[in-house]
Amino acid sequence: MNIKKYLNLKSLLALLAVTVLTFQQGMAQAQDAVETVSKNDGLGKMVSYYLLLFLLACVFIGVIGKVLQVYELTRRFQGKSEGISWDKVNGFLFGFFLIVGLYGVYWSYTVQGNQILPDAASEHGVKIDNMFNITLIVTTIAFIATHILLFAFAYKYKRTKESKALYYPHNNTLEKYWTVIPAIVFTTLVVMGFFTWKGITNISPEQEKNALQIDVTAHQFAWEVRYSGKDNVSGKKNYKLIGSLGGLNNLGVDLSDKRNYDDLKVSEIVLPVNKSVRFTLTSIDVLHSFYMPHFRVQMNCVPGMSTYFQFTPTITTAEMQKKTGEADFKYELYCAKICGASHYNMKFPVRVVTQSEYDDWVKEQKPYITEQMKEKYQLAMKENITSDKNKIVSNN
Ligand SMILES: [Cu+2]
Repeated sequence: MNIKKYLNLKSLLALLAVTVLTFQQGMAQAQDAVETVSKNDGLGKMVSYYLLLFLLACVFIGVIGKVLQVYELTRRFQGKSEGISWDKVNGFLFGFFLIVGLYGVYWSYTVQGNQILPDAASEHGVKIDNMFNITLIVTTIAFIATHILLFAFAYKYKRTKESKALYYPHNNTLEKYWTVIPAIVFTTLVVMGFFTWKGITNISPEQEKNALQIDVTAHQFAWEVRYSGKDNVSGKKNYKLIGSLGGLNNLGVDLSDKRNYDDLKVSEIVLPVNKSVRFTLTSIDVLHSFYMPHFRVQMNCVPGMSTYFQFTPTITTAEMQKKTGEADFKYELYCAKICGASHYNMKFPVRVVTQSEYDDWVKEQKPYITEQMKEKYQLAMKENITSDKNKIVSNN
C-alpha cells in the first residue's frame, strides 16, 4: 500500500474518532444536565438545554463536513480522482429517508393511533367517524404512493457520469389524470360531508319538541346548566336582568315567565341513554365552544344569540368503562375556544345512564330559582307598584 495514502486514511480515521468521542462526551454531559435541570428547575431551562443539544448536533455535523472536505482536498492535491461520489450519497440518502419516513408513518399510525378517541358514543358520531376514516384511508394511500414515487425516482435515477437528463416539459394525458382523479375524490368527500352535516342539523319540529331540553350558558370560566323541568321548556332569560335580585340572578332569568319556576340548576349533566337531547347554547361574555368529543359534538356559544346541538347518546358511562377498560372513564364537556386565562379549566362532568337511573337523579335536583330569589323578586315588584302609585299620586 502506498504510504502516503495509508497516512492520509489513518489521519482521517483518527480525526473522525476524536470527533465522535468528543460528541459522545458532549451528549452525555448535556443529557445529565437535562435530567438534573428537569428535576430541579423550570421548563425554560430545560428548553435552553435542548437548544444547546441541538446546537451541539449542528456543530458535530459541521465538523464531519469539514473533515470530509479536508479529505477531498488532500486527494485533489495528490492528483487523485474524487474520493466520495456525492451523487451516489444523495441517491442513497433519498432511499434511506423513504424507508425511515415510511416507518415513521407506520409508527405514528400504530403508536399514536392508539391514543385516538374511543368509539363514538352517539348516533350521528358513527357517521362522522366513518367520514373521518374514509378521508384518512384516501389521503394515506395518496401520501404513500406519491412519496414512494418521489423518493424512489430520486434514488433510481441519481446522476452518473454516463446519464444525461431528458427534456420532458409536458404531457397532456398525465395532466388530465392528476387533475380529474383528485377533483372527483375531493368533490365526493365534500358532498358526503355536506349531506352528513345536513342529516345531523336538519331536525323536524316534532323531533325538536320530543327531545330533552337543556339550556347551557357559558361564561369566563364556567358552564351554567339548566334542565327545563316538568314542562320540558326552558323559561325566558333577559340579558338586562343578569346580576339582578342582589346578584343572585347570574343568568338573567326572567321571573315573570312562569315556565322558569320548574327549571333545575345542576352541577353535572346526566343524560338518559338512547334519548334525544337538545342543548340550547349561549354565552354572556366572549365566544366559547361547547365541546363533547366522545359524542362528536362541538358548537360555538355566542354572546347575544342562541345556537343548538341535538343528538342521541348511545353508550352509557358504565358501558364505556367496560369498552375502554378504564374503570374511571368519564364523559366530559370542555370549552374548545381559547377564551381567557382559565380556559383550560372550563370543564363540566357528563354522565350517560339508563332511563330509571336518570329518573331517580332528576328528582333530586333543585330549582334554579331559589326561595331567596323569589322573596327579592316579590319585594322588588312591591316597590315598583308603590313607586307607580306615588307617580299616580304626584301626577294628580
Ligand atoms: Cu374556553
